[in-house]
Amino acid sequence: MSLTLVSFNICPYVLRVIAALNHLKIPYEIKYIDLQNKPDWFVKASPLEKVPILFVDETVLFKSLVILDYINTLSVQSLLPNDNLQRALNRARAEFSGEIIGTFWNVFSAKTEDSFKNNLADLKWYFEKLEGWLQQSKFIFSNELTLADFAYAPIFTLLSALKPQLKFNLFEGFPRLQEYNENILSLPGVQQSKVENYDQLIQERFAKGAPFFLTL
Ligand SMILES: N[C@@H](CCC(=O)N[C@@H](CS)C(=O)NCC(=O)O)C(=O)O
Repeated sequence: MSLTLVSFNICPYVLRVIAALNHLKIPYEIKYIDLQNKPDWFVKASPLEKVPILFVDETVLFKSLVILDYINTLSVQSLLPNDNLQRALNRARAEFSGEIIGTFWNVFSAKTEDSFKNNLADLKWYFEKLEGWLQQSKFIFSNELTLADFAYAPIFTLLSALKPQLKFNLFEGFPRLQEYNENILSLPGVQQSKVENYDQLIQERFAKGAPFFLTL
C-alpha cells in the first residue's frame, strides 16, 4: 500500500498529518502544490479543493483529523484510548484545536487594530480552556501523548516561527500551556513536520498585511 500526502508548504492542517506520520514512523511520499494555482488533478481529487488529502493507493482521504484517525490504524502503537467514549472525547478535543488554529491565523492576519484585539481576546479565551485541561493532565487529553496532541502541534510550530518577531509573550498567564508548548515542540516528529524554510515563509506571509503584533 502506498501513501501520498498532498501538501501546501505552510498549511497547519497538513502539519498535523506530517507530525503524526513521522511520530508513528509510517512511510509516505509528499507532493507539494501551490494553492494559488491548483493543478487540475488536485481539483479533481480533493472534494473541498483543500489540502491535506491523502492518497491511499487510488483512494483519496480528506480532512486532516479523519486522515489522522486513519493513519493511527496503520500503526501497532495506537495513539487513541480503547474505550469508545474516551475515544470520542479525544476527538472532541482534537476538533477544538481547529477553532484555535482559525483564530490564531486571524490574529496574525488582522487588517485593523480592532480586529487584531478582538481576535487576540478570542485566542486568550481558548487558551483559558486549554490551561484548565492542562491542569488535569500533562498532555491535552491525558498524561500520555494521544492523537489529539498532533491536532494542536501546528499551533506551536506556527508560534515558534513568529516568536522572533513577537513583542509580547502569548503564554503570559498560561504556565501549563507554555510547558505543553515546549513538550510538543520537543517531539522529533513535530520538529521534522515543517519544510526547511518554514519559519521564513511564515514570517513573510504575516509581514504582508498590517502586522499589529510587531508593534505592541
Ligand atoms: N478542515 C480542513 C481544513 C483544510 C484547509 O483549510 N486547508 C487550506 C490550506 S491551510 C486549503 O487547502 N485552502 C485552499 C482553499 O481554500 O482554496 C482540514 O482539517 O483538513
